[in-house]
Order: sequence, then C-alpha cells, then structure tokens
Amino acid sequence: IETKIPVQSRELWNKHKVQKFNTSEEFEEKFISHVEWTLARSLYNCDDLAAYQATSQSVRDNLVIDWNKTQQRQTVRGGKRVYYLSLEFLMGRALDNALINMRTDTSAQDVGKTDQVLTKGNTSREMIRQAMKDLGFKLEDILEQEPDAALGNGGLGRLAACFVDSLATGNFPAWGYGLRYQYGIFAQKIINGYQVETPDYWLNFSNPWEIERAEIQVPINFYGYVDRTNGEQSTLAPSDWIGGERVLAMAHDMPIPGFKTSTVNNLRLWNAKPTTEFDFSKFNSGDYKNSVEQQQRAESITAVLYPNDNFEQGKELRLKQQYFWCAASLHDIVRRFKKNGRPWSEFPDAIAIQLNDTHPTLAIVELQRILVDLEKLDWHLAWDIVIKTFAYTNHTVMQEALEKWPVGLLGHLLPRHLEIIFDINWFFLQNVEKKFPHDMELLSRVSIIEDASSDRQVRMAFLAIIGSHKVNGVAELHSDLIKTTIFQDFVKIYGANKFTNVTNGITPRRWLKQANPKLAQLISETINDPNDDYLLDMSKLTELSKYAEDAGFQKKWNDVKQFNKLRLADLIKRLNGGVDVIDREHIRNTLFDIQVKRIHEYKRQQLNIFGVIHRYLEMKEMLQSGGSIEEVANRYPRKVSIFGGKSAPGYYMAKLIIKLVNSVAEVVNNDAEIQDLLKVYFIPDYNVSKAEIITPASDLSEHISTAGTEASGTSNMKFVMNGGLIIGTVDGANVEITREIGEDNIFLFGNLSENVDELRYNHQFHNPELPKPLKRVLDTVESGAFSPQNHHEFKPLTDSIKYHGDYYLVSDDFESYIATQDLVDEVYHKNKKEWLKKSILSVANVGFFSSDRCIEEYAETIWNAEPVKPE
Ligand code: 475
Repeated sequence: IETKIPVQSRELWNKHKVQKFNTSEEFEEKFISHVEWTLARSLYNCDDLAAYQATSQSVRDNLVIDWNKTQQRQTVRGGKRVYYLSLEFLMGRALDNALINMRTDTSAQDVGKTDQVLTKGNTSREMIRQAMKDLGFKLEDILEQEPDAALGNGGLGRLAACFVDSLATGNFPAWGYGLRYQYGIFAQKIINGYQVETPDYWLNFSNPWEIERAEIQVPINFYGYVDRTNGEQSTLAPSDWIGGERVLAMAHDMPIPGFKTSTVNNLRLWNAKPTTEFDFSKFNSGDYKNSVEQQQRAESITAVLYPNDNFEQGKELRLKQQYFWCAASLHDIVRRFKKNGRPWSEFPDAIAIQLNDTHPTLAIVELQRILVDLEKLDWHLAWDIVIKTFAYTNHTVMQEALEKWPVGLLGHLLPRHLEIIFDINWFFLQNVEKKFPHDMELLSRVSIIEDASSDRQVRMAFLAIIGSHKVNGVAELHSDLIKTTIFQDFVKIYGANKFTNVTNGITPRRWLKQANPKLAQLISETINDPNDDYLLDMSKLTELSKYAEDAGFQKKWNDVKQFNKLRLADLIKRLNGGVDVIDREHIRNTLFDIQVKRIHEYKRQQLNIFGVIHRYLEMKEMLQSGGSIEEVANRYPRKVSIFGGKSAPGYYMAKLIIKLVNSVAEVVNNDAEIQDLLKVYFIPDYNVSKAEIITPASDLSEHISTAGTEASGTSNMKFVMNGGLIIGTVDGANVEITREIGEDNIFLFGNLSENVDELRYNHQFHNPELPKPLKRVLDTVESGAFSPQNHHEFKPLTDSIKYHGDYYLVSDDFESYIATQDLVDEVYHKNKKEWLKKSILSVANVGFFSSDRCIEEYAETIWNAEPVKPE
C-alpha cells in the first residue's frame, strides 16, 4: 500500500504503534484519559453523559485500530467490494452493540487466562461492566445516555442496519453509503391521544461514533444545462453538463464491527456543505448577504429524513437528496477503483452495488454518465458495465410507494441525466420491439417514461430493473408477487432468472444477545455453548428442541419471559408518568399482546383495536347479563394489548388509528367493572432502543397485514427469536416462519393473497353485509363511546370499511381474527405447557432468519463476492 512516509521513518512509526486496550485496567486508563483530554473534564465533573462519551471514545479507539487494519487488508487482497446504497440506516445505539461485537486482542484466544479479561463468553461487555463499576458508574445507566441513530423510518432502514452488521461479521469487504441527516425520524409525543411530531436533533451532543473526514469533499452539481455549442453532438457521445448550483459532500464514517472477528467495516454518511465558491456577481452588486445565504442553503439537503414509510411524496428536495448521495458515493467508489489501474471492463469484477429500493436508482444513471461523459467510454460498453455492477431490491408492491418523478422536475435538476434516461429507454424499447414486434401496448406499459398522465413521469423501478442484472424481493411470497403483478412484463422480456428471492433476516447479536441477555444466557448454558457460537451458527439452536417439554427447562424459560415482561412494565410505567398500567402481581397470568411497527392501514392496527373493542364489549355484556367477574375472567383472561409506532405526519387515517387506540385505552383502563382484566397501552415514540425492551417481553405479537401487502416484515422474526408466539396472516415472511418453526407453533388466520382481488371486487360491486360482531364494534365506535366530546371523530375509519370498499379487508378477516384470538387465550391460559413448548420450538427453529444467512445468499447469488478473512 502506498504511503508518503519515507522508509527510514517507518521504524519510528512502528515503535510507537497504537495498541488496543485488552484488560479492564487498560480500559480504565483509556477512559480517564478521554475524560481529561477529549472531554476536558475530570473526576469532579464526570456525569453519566460524560462517562458514556469517554467509554464510547475508548471503545472507538479499539475499533479504529481494527478498522484501519481491515481497510488495509481489503485493499491488499483486492477482492470484490460490495457497496450497499441505502437512504436509511436505522442503527439505534452503537455502544452496547460494540461491546458485544468488539474483540480485545486477548479476549478470543485467551478466555479465562487472566481474570481481567472476561471469564464467560468472549464479548467485552462483562469486562467493561466491571470496569465501569470500579470507576463509579453503572453500565446500564451509561448505555441509556446514548441517543438512537434513527436515520430511518422502519423495516427498510432497520434491514440496512442488520445487513451492515452481518456483512462485517461475515468478513465481506463491504461499505454502506447513506446520508448524515441532521434530523432523524421525528420523536413522537402523544398529547391528548394525538400524535405530535417533534424534531430529533440527535447530534445535539457530539457523536463519538462518527469520524469526520474533512479531507473527503466531493463537489456535486445541480441544475444548469448541457452544452452542445461545439457542433452537432449525439446525446450518446460525451457531453458537457454545465452545473448551475454546486454543493460539497463531506464524508462521515462510522465503524461497523463484526462479531467474533476483527473485521471492522465502514458506513459512510454524506453531509451537505456549502462550497467556498461564491457568487461574485451578487457580491459586486452589493448583495453580500444574499450570496452567503444562498450558500447556507446547501446544508438543507441533508437536514432531514423524509418521514414516510411505504409512501413517496415526490418532493424536489428528496430528489436532490437522492442525487447528492448517489453522485458522492459513485465518485468515491470510482476513485477507489481507479487507484488500482485496472481496465474499465473489470469494474463489475471489482465492484457490486446493491440498491436498497429505488431510492438510489440515479446511481445507475450517474455511473453511465461518468463512463460516457468523463471517461469517454463507448455508450454500449459503458452500459454493459453498469448492468453488471448493479442489483436492485424491491421492498413493496404498494402503488403509492413506487417512485415516479415528473420529467420536467428531473430534467430541470439534472438535465444531462434526463437525456441519458431517455437514451437508456430508447435502446431498451428497441430490444423489446425486436423481441415482441408491434406490441405497442407492451412498449407503453414497460417504458421508463409513463406517458399516460398529463405530465410525463420517470418510473424509477423500471429504470432500476433495466439497469440491474438481478432484482430481488424480500420474502418468497413477495418475490412471487412482484413477478406476477408490478413487474410481470419484465419477466416476459428478461426471463424469470433475472428475478430472485432473498428472504430478509435480522442480526441475532442485537436482537437476541443484546436485547435479551437473560434468554441468551439460558440458551448458551443449555446448549453448552459458553462462547456464544450459536450467534454465528444458528442451527445450533435446534438443540433446544430436546428440552421443549422438559418441565425444569420450561420453568427457566418462563422465568426469563416474566423477567422481560417486568422490564417492559417498568418502561411503560416510566412512560406513563410514573403511573403503573400493568398489574405486576398477576403478570405471569397476563398475556402480553404486542403490535409495534409503523402505523399503516395495510398493517391493520385498526383490525387489532377493533378486536380489543370486541373483547371489551363481550366482557361488558357478560357482566350485564349477570355473569360474575370470575366467569368473565375465565372466558377472557388477563391481557395487555400494547401498541406502538409512528404515523407519517401527513397520513390522516394512520393518525386517527393512533387516536382511537388511545381513546379506547382511556375507557377500558378506567373501567373498574372489568377489574384490570384488560388493559390497553400505546407506547409513545417507538424506536430501536425501545424495541430492544419490547420485543423480548411479548407472549404474542401481531403481524396481521392484508395478505399480499407486507413484503416481508422483520419484527415477526425478532419476536420469534425472543420466544414470542405470533398471530398473523399468510403474508410476507410469516409464510416461511410457519415453514421453519412448524404450523403448530403459529396462529395463522385470514384470507389468502390469491383471493384479495376477488374480495375487493366484491366490496366494490356488491357491498356485502358486515359480520355481526364487527358491526357491533363499528356501531359502538360511531356512538361516541370512545369520543364522547365528538361522536363523529372516528367516522372516517368506520366509513372506510362500511362505505369505501374496505380496501384492506378488515371485515373479511375479522371473524377469523377473533376466533384465532380465542384460541390464543385458550392455549395460553389453559395449557401453559403447550404454550411454552411452542415458544421453545420457535426459538429452536428460528435460525434461518439470521441476516448472516441472508447476506450469504446475496453474496453467492447476486454479488459473487467472497469474504476477506483476517489471518
Ligand atoms: C416492507 N419503505 C417490509 C422491509 O424489506 C419489509 C418506501 C418508499 C419510501 C419510503 N419508505 C419506503 C418501504 O417500502 C419499506 O420500509 N418496506 C419494508 O421493507 C424490509 O420487511 O415488509 O414494508
């Protein structure tokens, strides 16, 4: 590797080579020097926040050493590099994860050799916990100081975070590229039952996990025009784009440590900065203030994450974000490639770029522009390289989420890119015409340019398919659906082999070891795996099956669950202003029923809350017709119904669902007659760190989307990994979860995706009668039982079912849903042994859903990339 340091000086560098801390004593020394030197504090003013920062700085020092070595190793070995482009990385907190993943130099090989290194397992967490205690701090309190890095909305962003963890763990030379938003997803407050959004200024205190690369600044152009003044030129020939506005992209790096490996990969996030250039015409005309202000606006590009999940708004600033990020990342990737001096034709052998949804589709166009306009490659040679380099993952079939940009807007912001898109489309349509002559309808259906509406739109998903060599869905059902619905014409054109499935996964390091230390410990003891190797090879978990019916083991298993339920009860109490919601005395006999995810009509939180209302009405009716509370308790045993999740700020119906949940909670939780048998609670500001408390505490979780709408879901996997059972529809990854853990261990209900069209048609033209129990629920809601001050408050929700075609088929699945909930109660309360058996068997067979498996599939079937292992 190149270096500027002359040979004779290198000995000196090596003599003073930095060292990782390996023992608690070395850590303590580091910690204190960071308190003094980095934070300029001392023994006399080191609070928990300072302790968090000093700990993180110390841990980071270790990671940076391995990070540098990893980068050198990957450069020297020269294997294929993978770049994961995602507008969202929902990382959550970094410190606890780093403590689990980080390797001290002695911890792996010399476990037990010195008592300063930890004695059990080979993560550094226990060692640091003890050291923190010796220094006067409690690790748990220190970890709590860290704000979530919430640079994502939901599933798509969290998937990217799990992927970078698994990429590092699998020793893949892989970087993530994203944006460093100043404001992540908004913080949710619940005020009088309504969602209120407040800004998430997560960089308020300095972020110890990012390394500012002030030396890496990429100029990015917008607007302007294509200069064709030097004679007639084809748009296929090298062209001059004269940009009209310029900003700088500055790199910020986050080290991503792998588990049980010294590989530390990089997540590079771009920040928009003004250039030092400045508008002299404005300055000369005395308009200095305006010329500075215009520069300041550069920062707005990376100011805020768009808060929509499964929805595209088509705002110009969003397109600007996308190009800014794609152009900066591509520039960086190409620069690194060019250092090797390899011919362009080898670009796809050196580099694989994965597009996380269509958000980075402009990267395809940008690479074509770089190759044709800047590197002067022939159009077709360039395009061949582009296709071999890119692959695209689709995450949703919902129309409102598919990106389309008005031709006018795109051409204004990126005039040269629009030309390239037209040319790509022209060649593509020519090939289609060759293969399917005279099929004008087909041509117009598959054209990148949608010409139907009054203003023409660029269909980004089609561009992504055409510019990629592989397209994948995220669960089997979803991957089948994209082939038969939104992309069916492309299957005809390219053949089915271009389309593939990679079922999603989650990292067991965060979602088992970190979130559920008690369960992790029980597992490692039971399967005799003191070094937690099962976290890398989840097939080891099948060993647990042996104990599924063992009474002694079942008790330990149940004790862990009760501990986690208490932990959640504590969180809820804190969030509820110190007032308990859950009766701790009966917690063992209280079923925790949880639905936490983005609020969306397709995810059907409304079905869940209507089910809760049904239950409540049934209980009340039993009492009114003379039943005793014991009889009620027998039929409807103790249950806490827990909701959580954010609604997009502009999504009226989703916000109304939140309000309904809170209004129902208000009534049910204060009804003395039902004596705490039923509680409802909406957890405000659901995020990754709260999920780490919530997920391990579920007895039952709900994954009840209308069949065919949830591409995969990943929280379903998290709950199963933590021994929770699932009530769910035959949708997304629920299908494969059922296959893996066995259909006896999951509560499935509802209509199948193949019947959805027919059911919707039926609603549209025949207006079927509502099932009786649902009618009663809707009537009660409309009576103002939960909105005495405004009887009409929830009418849009009931109307959408009664009069607007019930698009999400709540009425079609309602009876099957409540019948299945009855079954849940029965097993949980009347046959706890059976329940625990199901729970144990679920965890025993959840291994498939590790994101390590998922990344291996991408590497093998899409990227053709190999790990670069440390010696
Ligand atoms: C699916 N987000 C989950 C998860 O694959 C799946 C789309 C457009 C604009 C903004 N955000 C989006 C998504 O489409 C998204 O998050 N999709 C989710 O991806 C990971 O598990 O079923 O809904």
